[in-house]
Amino acid sequence: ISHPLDPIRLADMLETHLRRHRLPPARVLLVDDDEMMHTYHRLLLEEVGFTVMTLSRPEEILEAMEGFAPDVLVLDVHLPQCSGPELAQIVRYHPRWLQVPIIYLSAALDAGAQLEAMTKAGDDFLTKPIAPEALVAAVTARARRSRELAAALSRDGLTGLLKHADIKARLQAAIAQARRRDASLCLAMLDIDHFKSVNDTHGHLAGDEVIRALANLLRRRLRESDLIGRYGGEEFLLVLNDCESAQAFRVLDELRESFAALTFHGDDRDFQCTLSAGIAVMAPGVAGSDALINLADQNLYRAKQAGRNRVIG
Ligand code: GH3
Ligand code: MG
Ligand code: MG
Ligand code: MG
Repeated sequence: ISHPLDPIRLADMLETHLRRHRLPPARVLLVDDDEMMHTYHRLLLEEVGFTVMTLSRPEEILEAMEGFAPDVLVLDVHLPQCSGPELAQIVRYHPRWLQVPIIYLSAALDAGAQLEAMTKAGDDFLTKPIAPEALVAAVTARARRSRELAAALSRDGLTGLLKHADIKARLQAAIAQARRRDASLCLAMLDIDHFKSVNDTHGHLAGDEVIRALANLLRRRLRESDLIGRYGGEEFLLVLNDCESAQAFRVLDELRESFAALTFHGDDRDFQCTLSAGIAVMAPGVAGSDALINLADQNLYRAKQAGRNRVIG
């Protein structure tokens, strides 16, 4: 395929952006009953770095969304069995694909049909035949937006850490990867001690400050490869990759001490806080994410029972 350099430069910009944020290549799902057409578009998008899946049978779309998890969906309008806009509505019906942009790519030139398609569930309407750079530009712009949105949606507003559902999903992926690589993995559940009384005594804004400070401490002290999530209000979940239990203890105990050494400024006086932590080590008997979370939770409970401000595993 020959095409001007511009789309390559555009896609390079996206690639650089994804690499900097340690994100895999953007994924595009192409649905078109015309195989020549979707093969041409697939090759074009693959050449500039996208990972592409093509589909000529619309009834397979839900399975494809599930298995391939595209960042962008490109839909033909005229399809056998059901139309592109109908397909778009089916996809939009599922909340977890809400941020996946839908681009129609169709030979339908009739303005009425275009408008109808757009009012159904589309974000863009492109007409075939399309200049390569126009297709790459549209898909690149939408893919970037989609990735930014997905990243922002998975971050907790107060701390910028991963949200509950996202840290759980990332934990599952980390466990699967550790198993494949035969690597070690530890999980830690942290909970700030007597936090209710921090709020009651010093106010909720001071409480928020404590949560933010702990999040910053975790970000500073842990490795790039570790995952940090805000599991609940004042509870944090850490996934320590390539980490043996002795090392996890050391890291957690250091964190515990650093946190206890911080001074906070309340409404009328300065104060300090402590945290408790429970550790779970991935082992043949405890290998599922729920089992690991439960074990870390039980150990956290024991740390609280034993007087707080301690780490138990
Ligand atoms: P323990 O040592 O047993 O953990 O006692 P605790 O008081 O920390 O435990 P509890 O779970 O009873 O209280 C947690 C409190 O955290 C209750 C809730 O109001 C507060 N909280 C949850 N999210 C936030 C938040 O975002 N900001 C503030 N300021 N407080 C929060
Ligand atoms: Mg068609
Ligand atoms: Mg709690
Ligand atoms: Mg607490």
